[in-house]
Amino acid sequence: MTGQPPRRAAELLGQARRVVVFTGAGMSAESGVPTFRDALTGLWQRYDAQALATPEAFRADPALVWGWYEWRRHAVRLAHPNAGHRAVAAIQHRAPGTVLITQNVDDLHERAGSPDPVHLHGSLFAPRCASCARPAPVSDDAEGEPVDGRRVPPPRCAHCAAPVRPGVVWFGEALPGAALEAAVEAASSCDLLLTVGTSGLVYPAAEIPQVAARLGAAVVQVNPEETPLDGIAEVNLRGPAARVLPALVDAVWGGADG
Ligand code: BV8
Ligand code: ZN
Repeated sequence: MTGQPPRRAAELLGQARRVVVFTGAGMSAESGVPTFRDALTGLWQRYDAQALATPEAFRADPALVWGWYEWRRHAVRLAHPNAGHRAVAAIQHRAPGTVLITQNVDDLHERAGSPDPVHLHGSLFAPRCASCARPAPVSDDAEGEPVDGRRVPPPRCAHCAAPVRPGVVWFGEALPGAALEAAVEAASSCDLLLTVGTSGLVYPAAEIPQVAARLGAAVVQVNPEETPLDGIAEVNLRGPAARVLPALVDAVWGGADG
């Protein structure tokens, strides 16, 4: 693990009274779920994620966008939480009151045992009617598995027959008010913010670690690469989450599942 030794990070985590863990797509990379900027694998490669993850794209071609999200939901279903997810759940267990805020739309934190993460960008598992916003059932691949690159016409709302849309926040859409408020509140009152696997490029989510730092919290970053958050991090642990986080938990509490 290059970058600073985990000793200082372990000290900060061990002493912290109020911890926030803030995660991005890098958290799920070792579960085989492509990070957002790599989310266009296979036949989706010909598209630009930022162009596809928009209300305009869904209006223009609902079957293309719905097909992509069905493919991603299916890929997440086949994936498993990794040791990094489990280490985050261990931190929440060992440091009660820890708030987990994620930009990820997968359910791997939940499946690793993290209680109700704050999903700033929604979830692949919460489709809703594009018109009346009523929740819609999550397809269970019973009618066959989504095919890579295939357009899939979205289902219709049982109540008003409008198309169902993915329950994620698209570019140009406001974040869910309650989630953003909870995240800002947690970041404003923590004394340690652990940011893991995010490029820190997408706003307003990328503000969260900066709010914590501005209000005097220590920031520890886990990322194999440099990011704009390097400047506010007291410790930069250069390495993959599934290796760095268990080592950090081990250094503080002697074993992620201890
Ligand atoms: C809004 C859900 C206004 C969908 C997502 C110019 C300046 C500032 C802002 C803007 C601007 N132009 C436009 C904007 C606004 C825009 C924005 O920020 N754009 C960016 C590109 C500049 N933001 C928005 O549009 C937001 N809404 O502003 O609305 C508004 C207000 C009121 C009323 C109406 C409107 C909405 C943004 C939400 C978009 N939705 N996701 C979906 O998933 O399909 S964002 C999506 O990308 C992800 O959820 C994630 O949040 C984001 C970035 O991805 P990361 O999680 O950081 O992942 P990424 O791939 O980028 O990086 C992975 C990192 O992991 C890397 O650093 C890598 O090194 C690291 N890594 C890799 N492997 C590992 C690892 N780390 C650890 N371990 C490993 N093994
Ligand atoms: Zn409806």
